[in-house]
Amino acid sequence: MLTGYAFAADIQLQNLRCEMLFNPQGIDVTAPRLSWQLTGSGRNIQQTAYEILVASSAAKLAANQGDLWTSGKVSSNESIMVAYKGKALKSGTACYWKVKVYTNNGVSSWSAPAKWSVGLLNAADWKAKWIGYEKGFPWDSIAKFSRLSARYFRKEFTSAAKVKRATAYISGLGHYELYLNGKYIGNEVLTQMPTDYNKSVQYSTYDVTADVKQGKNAIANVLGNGRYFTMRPIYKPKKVKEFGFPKMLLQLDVEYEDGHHQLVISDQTWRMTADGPIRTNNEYDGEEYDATKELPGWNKIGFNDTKWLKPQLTPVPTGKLVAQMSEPIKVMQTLKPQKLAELKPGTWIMDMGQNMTGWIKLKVKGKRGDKVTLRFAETLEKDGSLYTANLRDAKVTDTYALKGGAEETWHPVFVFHGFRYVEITGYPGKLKESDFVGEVVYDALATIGEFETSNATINQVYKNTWWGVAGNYKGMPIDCPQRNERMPWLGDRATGSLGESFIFDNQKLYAKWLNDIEEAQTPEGAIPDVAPAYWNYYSDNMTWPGTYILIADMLYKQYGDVRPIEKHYPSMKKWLTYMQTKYMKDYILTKDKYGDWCVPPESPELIHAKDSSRTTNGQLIATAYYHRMLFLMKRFAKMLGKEDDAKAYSALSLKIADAFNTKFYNTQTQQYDNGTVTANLLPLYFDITPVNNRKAVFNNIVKRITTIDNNHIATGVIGTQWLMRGLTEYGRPDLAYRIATNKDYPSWGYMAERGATTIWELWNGDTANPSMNSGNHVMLLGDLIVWYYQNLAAIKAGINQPGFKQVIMKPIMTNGLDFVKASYKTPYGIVKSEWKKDKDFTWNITIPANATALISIPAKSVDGITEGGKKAAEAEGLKFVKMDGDYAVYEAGSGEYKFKSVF
Ligand code: RAM
Repeated sequence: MLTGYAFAADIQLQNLRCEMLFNPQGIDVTAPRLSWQLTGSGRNIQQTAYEILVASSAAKLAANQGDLWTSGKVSSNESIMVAYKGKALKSGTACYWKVKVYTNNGVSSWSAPAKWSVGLLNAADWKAKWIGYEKGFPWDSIAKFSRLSARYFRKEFTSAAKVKRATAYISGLGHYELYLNGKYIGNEVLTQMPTDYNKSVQYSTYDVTADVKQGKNAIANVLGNGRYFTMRPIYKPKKVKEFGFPKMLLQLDVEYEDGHHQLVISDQTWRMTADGPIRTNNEYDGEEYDATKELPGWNKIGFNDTKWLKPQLTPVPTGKLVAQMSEPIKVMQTLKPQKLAELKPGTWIMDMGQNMTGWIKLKVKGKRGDKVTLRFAETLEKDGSLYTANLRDAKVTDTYALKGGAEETWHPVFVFHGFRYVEITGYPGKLKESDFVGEVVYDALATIGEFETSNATINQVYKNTWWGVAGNYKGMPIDCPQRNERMPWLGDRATGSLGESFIFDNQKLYAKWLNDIEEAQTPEGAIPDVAPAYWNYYSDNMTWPGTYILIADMLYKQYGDVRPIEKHYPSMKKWLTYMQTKYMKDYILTKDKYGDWCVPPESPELIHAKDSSRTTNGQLIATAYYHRMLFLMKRFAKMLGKEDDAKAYSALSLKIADAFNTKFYNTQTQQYDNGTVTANLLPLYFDITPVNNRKAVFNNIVKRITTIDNNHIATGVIGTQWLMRGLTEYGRPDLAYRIATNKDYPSWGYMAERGATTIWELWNGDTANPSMNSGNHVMLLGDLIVWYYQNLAAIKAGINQPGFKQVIMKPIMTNGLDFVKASYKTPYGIVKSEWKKDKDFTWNITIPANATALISIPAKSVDGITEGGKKAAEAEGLKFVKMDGDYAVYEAGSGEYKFKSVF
């Protein structure tokens, strides 16, 4: 029994979230889930019950009147994602809530209040009309490299009385910038989130109560192209999906003290122009801004818009309107240039010191019409000029034409670039570093993990990973931010998404992406390789689409979120049936597309290996993955009470495993197929290999790595996803550590040694052909970050109590790794793990309240372990379970622990 202190533990409640977001606005979930975190002094704090109040006003909540929901005292240890069970929520309702908990160590007081608001739940709630302009203007061009200027919309309205509450609902496709009386609304950029607009269209909600004035008001909006107006129309017509010209839908709901509502809606009473300063905006090619075309005062009252056009009522996007439920994109930090030097007269090269994603904000003073041009690249040529060959035909060029006079400040708003270096030409006057700032733009996901070790290579690769992952979040995970691609490829994020979840709070982003994937499913059941399917790639393989199932599993394990599994189970099942029906022959899945994508090739200029001893049989990969998918689906089916499905999946797995072993296993060599690491690792790690053969197969993996591969990585996107954990779990953490710390080719460390500040698309990214060679891809990370956190930092979610309700902590011990210092903000609160190997092994651990841990301490025997200077056996909150080889295993309640062990 875990026991607590005798005195009350001073329970506090914090971080109240609705749908895991802080005070979200305009959500469209009818049973949103509420979460909170407990803190308190002492150990082993466990919640025993909660009480929730939800009220329709702050005053009612303060008076403890839960007119929307009074849960009463509910016996439960759940403190994350407790579903709302109150009155049916109506469109537009503001919900104020608070919670109180009972624990084994005392009762909390009511938490501070938190809030969420409901969006427009029904199509009929929208009175606004879609407006836009369904053709280009004379200065636009719709061609291979399309140019389309931004569109400016405005309307004035009068607010007759004192405003009680004002809410703006807007969908602006592809991107928008909303203003009320000249003030920029919201603190995000590049909204709307990208979707397949034929399937769903997101809208955003803003509380603008403070911005609507009694009397005259002006509401204004700028539309950029984003992914809606296709960047390369008529370029590869079969490949690229087109949607149309930018359009907007806006509804401002002003509620007055007397209860009546006034709606200001988008319709043909608005005015518009495309003859403003943003002359073109295209994510691949850049933004051109002509400040001489600015429209002073256009977004305030009193502007003369008589020469402007009447907008057209546009066709209504076929996609269903849904609330944006993930964090918006924001400018998340800024970077100062590290170096600025003149390459040749008038051409300057600026080094940001970091491959980053975003844009440059500049200050400049000069004559009217002077034009500053910025071009971007990840690396430089030998002569110091930009290396742009790997950008393919993306022009990545921003221009700013000055209005002249006083100092001017500018940054683009409807594009982003992936770059470290900037070429500046046409800058009037003398350039100073302080005239430029790099604004780093990505989805506003909190960084929730911190990780440091005694090894410098690991630390650098971790830092490079942070930058790579952050930069490639753009309302969906994209493959790269710089060339003419930037596509949400599924395969790049399979196991990677799990690693990323230790660094960023990516729950809502990936839940959104699962919806994108589901929307991309064909009626027959096919899942594409890119979703939203802006590029049409339905190649029917197992590995890229399989990400759909892997991410649902990730969201469950890491965040305890079961809804993605519930929601997507039918589509996942449909996909597996589709693949089985179409491509399974004698229990072998016969179709693959990418193989073990991007293994280290035999010669430095190659993108893909041609040498068949390096590549892995596609049918082997596809069949192994089918088996893995069944394993996960079997678990999902059991969770959802679908016992028949679970049985069917089980039976099919056995047949597949048999067929697989018969076809690919060579009893002589005790290897699979041609014996690549990937060919042996997949069946081993996925439990396809019969127990009796496992040791031999593993020994062959080790033999191959230590001899032919010279202790280096030889896997591509597929094998690398299971490699570090595979080597570790089968008893060779030292080999995993060797691979993780290599600094010569091929390795992650090699990239860093060669100056990479992100992760490359190819192991040989410094020498390969530029046609597919990005400097900022995350797909080759495989399970590296998972391994950093789960095996080095020893922070792993317990499978039976997901979301880190139980933390599994077992660090690997290997020569060379002397300390790890990590922390991770789980849904329950922060977990800390800091260990050090010296004469003794010391380990400081923090477990959040209402969670527990299973801690494996390296130890010769249990007698040599102390906690807080006392024998561990006597420590509060700890219970010894057993010796497990070289580890002593304890169950621990929440609290801070300081262990020391003779090991
Ligand atoms: C290229 C990129 C991308 C990958 C696909 C298959 O476009 O490398 O990341 O997923 O190929």
